Amino acid sequence: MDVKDRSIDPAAQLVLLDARRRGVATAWDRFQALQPLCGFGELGVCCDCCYMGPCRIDPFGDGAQVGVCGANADLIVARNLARAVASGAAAHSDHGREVVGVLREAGNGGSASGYGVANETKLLALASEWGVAQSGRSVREIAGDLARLMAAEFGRQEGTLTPLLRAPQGQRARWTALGISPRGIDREIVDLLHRSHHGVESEPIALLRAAMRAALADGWGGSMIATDVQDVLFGGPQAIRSRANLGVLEERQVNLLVHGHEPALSEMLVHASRDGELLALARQAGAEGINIAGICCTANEVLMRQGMPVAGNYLHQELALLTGAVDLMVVDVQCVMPSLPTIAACHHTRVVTTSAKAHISGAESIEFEPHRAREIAADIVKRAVEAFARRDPSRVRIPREQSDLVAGFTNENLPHYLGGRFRSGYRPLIDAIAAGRVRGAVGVVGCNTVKVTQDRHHIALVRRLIAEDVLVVQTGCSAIASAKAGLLRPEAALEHAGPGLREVCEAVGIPPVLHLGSCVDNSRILSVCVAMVAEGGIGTDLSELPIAAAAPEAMSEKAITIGLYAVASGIFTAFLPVPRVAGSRVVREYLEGGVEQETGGRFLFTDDVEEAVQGILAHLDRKRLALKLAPMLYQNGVLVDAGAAARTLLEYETPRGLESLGCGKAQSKSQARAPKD
Ligand code: BF8
Repeated sequence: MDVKDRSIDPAAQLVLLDARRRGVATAWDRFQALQPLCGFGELGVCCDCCYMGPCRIDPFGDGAQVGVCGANADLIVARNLARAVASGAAAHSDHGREVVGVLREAGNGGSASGYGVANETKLLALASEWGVAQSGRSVREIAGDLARLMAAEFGRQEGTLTPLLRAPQGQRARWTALGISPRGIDREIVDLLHRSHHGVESEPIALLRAAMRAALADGWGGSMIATDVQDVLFGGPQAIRSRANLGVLEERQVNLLVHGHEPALSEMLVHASRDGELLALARQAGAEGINIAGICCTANEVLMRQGMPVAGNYLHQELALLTGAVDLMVVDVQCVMPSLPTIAACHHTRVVTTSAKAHISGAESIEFEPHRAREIAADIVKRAVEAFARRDPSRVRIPREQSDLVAGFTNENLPHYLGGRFRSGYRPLIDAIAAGRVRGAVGVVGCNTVKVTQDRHHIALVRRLIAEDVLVVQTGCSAIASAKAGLLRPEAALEHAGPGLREVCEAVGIPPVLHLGSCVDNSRILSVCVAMVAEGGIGTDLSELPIAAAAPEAMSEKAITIGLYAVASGIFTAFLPVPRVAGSRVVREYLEGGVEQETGGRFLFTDDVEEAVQGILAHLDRKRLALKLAPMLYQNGVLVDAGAAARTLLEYETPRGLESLGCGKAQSKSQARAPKD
């Protein structure tokens, strides 16, 4: 397979060529060695949930139509999907639980951990929402009580999750009618695992509804709590400039890569990298400094709050090690390939696992404990410096590629960035949508997978959408793909956006593609949607808004969980490649059709990125029509209604925060374009 079929990223192609020359196998080689993949598995019709099988159904042939217990393809596909959703919800939610533990630590006070409350405003807002007494109490006491209440939410047996109350009333009414309002987070995950055990829930649609309940417990529970708590502990992000791709590795510095998901330790590592004593140690070893860069969602976390550069997304984790420039990679949980120590052994690179839940044979292990966070961070930096001393410069090959980016948008700061000083709020965006200048907003999220040329779908989809005047918001590895491709720069509006979106972006100085964080921060996208409903004018429910979601290169169980909570929240969601549902007509028809009657959202499963683009655009246009919004001002790049354009002028002022980043400039009436004849 040509390296150009493996990745569209020139940096990846370079390292892959090098790996091939040296005979080092990467994820793509292992994928190739596994061909052909099991067709039963691909269709989702292999059942191994008891030990009488595994049973493999032949839904489109004349082989077995039921397993030993009598389960047919529909039940088996639904059960497999449900189990994946439970796992995805568990991963995000356990992340939430861990950071709640760190907040409790910060609340306990007096520990040497170094954690505190960086964002008092958000703490107090959450305290009000969760009913924590504030009067006459210290920040630490409030933080401690909030942490206790949040921790209890995981095991809650009755009622519904507290953050669920943020959802629009109409959406909550749908969940109540369907019986899928989540109770405790753990409870819904356990319920789903129980139902999908052999011989329990045998009705596929009932299973899928239970899966939606667990998925909602993730999106509006575990993930939302994770985002909120991280903002309290480490600060609410603000728009920030940085860089992305393997070119951020430094030839003359200690390169310490953080990889995984939970930011508690990586935040501490950033502080340790600025510590005078540790910097002196690095200099003694011959380094000019300590460079912290990230992979995957941890990268997004330290990018958003600290501006640390991003080395790459999911399929870059092995490639970064192959450069020979990484001295130490520290990992915690999720999306960490077990192959890393083997790849690291090609060079001097150390791999350190830090979670009590996640060890890898061949890696060093330092168990992270919040009360010893400073000490552990210093220990890891020292190990990286030791490794640097053993680096062989003659074997280092760092690709030059790196792109500038702006990240750090949140549901809290977007009103300011969208509206400027005088119109802070979502009104300017809503007005632009209502006037037909912006078609709608789409969240493009998720992973890389070796089944798709790395980043190809992400970039194709994002470029097509912004060219059609769609504002794109992103998280996770998808955001990193766009970062590497230069789409997170304000200049990308000029280069790639349709004329309507470009006008808005130029007026307020934002990129046409907004980076909203890591995968748990998909909860921020939900919060943006909630705020748009609350502002009024383009729908009273998430399902009425001209919005959609897409996971163009989905790989993980978390991705299907995110997709399902988006659908359950009323959002049309394109999911590529097709997950393991193709073996059941009943499951596909429900998730791509029938569910829309119940939640207002639905899936589009496809392997074809252009089909996803067309599906999303058609969906946005249907929603616009239902809301009786104005026709789009520009069609095929040509202004079709100059009068309407003049009546809906953009009179924004670039917000100060963005000005200081060198973004944007005010735009006036005179810049509205006339139709070409
Ligand atoms: O949680 S996007 S590959 S890193 S699963 Fe994993 Fe997918 Fe990347 Fe973040 Ni999200």
